[in-house]
Amino acid sequence: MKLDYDFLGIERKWQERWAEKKIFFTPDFPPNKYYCLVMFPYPSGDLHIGHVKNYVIGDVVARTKRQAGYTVLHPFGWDAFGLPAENAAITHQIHPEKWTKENIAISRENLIRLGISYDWEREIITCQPGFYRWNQFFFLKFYERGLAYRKSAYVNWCPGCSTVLANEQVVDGHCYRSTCNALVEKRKLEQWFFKITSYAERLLQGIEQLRDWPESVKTMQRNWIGKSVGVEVEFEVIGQEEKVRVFTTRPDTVYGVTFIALAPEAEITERLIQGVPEEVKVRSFIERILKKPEFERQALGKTKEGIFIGRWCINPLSGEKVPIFIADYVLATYGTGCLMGVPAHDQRDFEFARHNGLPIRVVISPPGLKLRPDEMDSAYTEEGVMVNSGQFSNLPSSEGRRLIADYIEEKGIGRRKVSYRLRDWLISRQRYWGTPIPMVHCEDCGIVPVPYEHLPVLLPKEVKDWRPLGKSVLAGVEEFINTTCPRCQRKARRDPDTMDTFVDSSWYFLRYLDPKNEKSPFSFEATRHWLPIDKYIGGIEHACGHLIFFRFFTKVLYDLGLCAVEEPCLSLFTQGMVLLGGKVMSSSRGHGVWVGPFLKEHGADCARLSILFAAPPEKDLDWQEEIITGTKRFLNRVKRIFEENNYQIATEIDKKKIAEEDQFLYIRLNQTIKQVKENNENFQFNTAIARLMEFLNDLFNYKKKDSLVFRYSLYNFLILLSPFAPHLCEEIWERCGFKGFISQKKFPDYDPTRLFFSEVEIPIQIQGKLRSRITVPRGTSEEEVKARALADEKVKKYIKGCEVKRIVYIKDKLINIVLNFRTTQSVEKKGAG
Ligand code: ANZ
Ligand code: ZN
Repeated sequence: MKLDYDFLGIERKWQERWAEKKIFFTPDFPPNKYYCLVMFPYPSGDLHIGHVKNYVIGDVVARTKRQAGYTVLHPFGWDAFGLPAENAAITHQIHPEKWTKENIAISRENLIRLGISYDWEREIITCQPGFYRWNQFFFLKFYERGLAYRKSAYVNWCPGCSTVLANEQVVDGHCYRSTCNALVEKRKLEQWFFKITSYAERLLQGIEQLRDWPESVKTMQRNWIGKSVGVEVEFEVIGQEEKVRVFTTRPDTVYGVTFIALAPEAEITERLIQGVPEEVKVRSFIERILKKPEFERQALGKTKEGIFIGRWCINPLSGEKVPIFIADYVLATYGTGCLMGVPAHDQRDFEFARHNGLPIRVVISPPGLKLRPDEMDSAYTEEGVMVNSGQFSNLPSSEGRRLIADYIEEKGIGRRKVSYRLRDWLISRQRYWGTPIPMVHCEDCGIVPVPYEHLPVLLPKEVKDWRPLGKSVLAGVEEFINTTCPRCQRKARRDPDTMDTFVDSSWYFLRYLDPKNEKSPFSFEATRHWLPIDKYIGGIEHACGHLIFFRFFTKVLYDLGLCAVEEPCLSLFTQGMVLLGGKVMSSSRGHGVWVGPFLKEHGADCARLSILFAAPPEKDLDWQEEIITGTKRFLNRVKRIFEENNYQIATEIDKKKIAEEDQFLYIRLNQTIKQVKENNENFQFNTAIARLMEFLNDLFNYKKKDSLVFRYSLYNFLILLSPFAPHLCEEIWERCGFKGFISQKKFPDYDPTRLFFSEVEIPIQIQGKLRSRITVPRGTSEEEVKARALADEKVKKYIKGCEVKRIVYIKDKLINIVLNFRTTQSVEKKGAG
């Protein structure tokens, strides 16, 4: 199947005209704004259909919103820093900047050739100093507020990428980058963090406002933030000043504690193991555990290893002596990094106790049942009645929970506490291709921020070797690293790390509002005008990364008085993936349908329609050749119907003067406009296209091609189709004699009084005798009426076994079915019987 018109010529012609007349460029403060944002990509060169689905959806949103009367901001940019560029550059021996620029050029060309209606004047490339200087600016602002800080901690080290990763970038213990996927290790390093934890509660509360986000994404964020309400309890250590603080959500189980467990990498662990007889053994145990991936340490059903450190605690309620262990399943980064072990009522504690031969003590009894520790094969984690719990025995556990918490607070041995699973955001990276951290290390002054007026700290271009060495690449660039201290003017060294690229994506959408501003990252006025983003379109894989970071950033910028809103976006759309042969398209695996060659062979309108028609946008789409064939047939037919009718269209019609025989098409037109409007509003683009295909059939079948209604229908059909296949529609539009762009045409109104067919009842005679009646919409074609008559149940009964000789239809009045003579007798019989 081929397109029987010069699609390449036509598409290019209109792309050039759009660019020349800047019709998609957006003024700074228009009334009736609509901010349509798609997640910006890594510049990866030739894009595949999976990449561009996102942008095609975004484009149809932008175009249909323009039709609806909005001034749409539809910007684009490139997440240009980061490892893909650097790794590719290392492999191909070219500078990451060159590689990045070349890829941007190719991808940008793809998108222009697809006819995506971006405001290219607002394009952002994050590796340009004009952009990344503001990362540095924000870093300094965060630092002043105590929101950027440096600490030495066990962090996630990816040996594949030779850099640390944020918690959000570790997926089931592995590097999140699909090309790497290495098992992540723990390393103790001094790193820069953003204090996202101090926004945990606001990030959680804010989810309530995200009225048009998928529930699934909101749930993932709630779980990621992971709020727990509980109590922090202090356990004295025998013979030590130091107390072990534990976080528990179940103070009702304090009497059931049979051990205390510390995380191997918790700070207190280091202090408590000093000088114990087993110190050497304990240290080698810790080292071994730290090599295990965290997710494995925590997994239920896995052997829980531990080692007794030779010290004991006192249970503050029962006064009992309990041993202190280091246990692999305790996380240094949650609660206090220590827990009280209650094997009878916590499954992990239960597994640990069984493996290490520790006692199990039941303190919550299921109603009407007596639990015996030696008969239990798992922990009892439900509510029940308290037993073996001193003065609190016989209380329902939920009440005991409250009373013990009160008691602990009264006695000053602990306090109520809220814990979050969310960890601070580790933002320093040991790689080259990123934003330099604007800090200086001075022997005398310590860590000194680079003064604002010295920004940007430029990333050096000349690097002898940007291969990762297990330490920061920039540390090896003498001209960069050696500087003077801004405070004492003596020799000092720059911070050798660069920032996580998720910093760039946390605020790029704000820079689009004011991309040329050299005095500030963006104007406050612009944020007040444009935010929140009206529709954000992207992948669900960002649910617990980017989509949390950009909310965090927006809240901080709001608190800094730089941004007018606290939530960046209240309406999020997550699109489905594109599969090829059942597998997700992927550039790193070279598995995909590539946009460049596709456009040359089939054209942009075909690509757009195929992507949109094949599946609802939120669903996964399995790419098939047949989709393209169907799409091309449709495009050819669109062109043909206008051509056959000499591009004669009518822009207006007198609603009161629709002839009776034109009512059918007129009603179909109104129905189609209404349906497409609703489909567009609900992201049902596949259905909208299906409606247009049906309507095109009606147009072809229509007999009176010289009627005003027909021409008026052609005109409206073209406008409805234009967001999906903008190039062909522009071309036809011009051939119809219009001067402007169809892309700027408003969506048509429909006549709400003419949406339904009136019906007529038609009596059916068989051999001259009235046998049945059918109702059909007025204006139904003769063939259709006859077909319906023959399908009528009663009629079928009467003519069963007979041959129909002739059917006479007197329009809207009567159908007469004449049967062959020799069979009439049987009819008479049946009729009688
Ligand atoms: C005793 C206890 C008894 C607990 C019981 C639970 C049930 P959520 O609810 O997910 O917030 N915990 C505390 N700190 C920990 C750490 N650093 N690493 C691993 N686990 C830790 O989990 C809170 C519970 O997780 C706490 O309540 C504690 O076990 C454990 F019948 O304390 B619980
Ligand atoms: Zn990695």
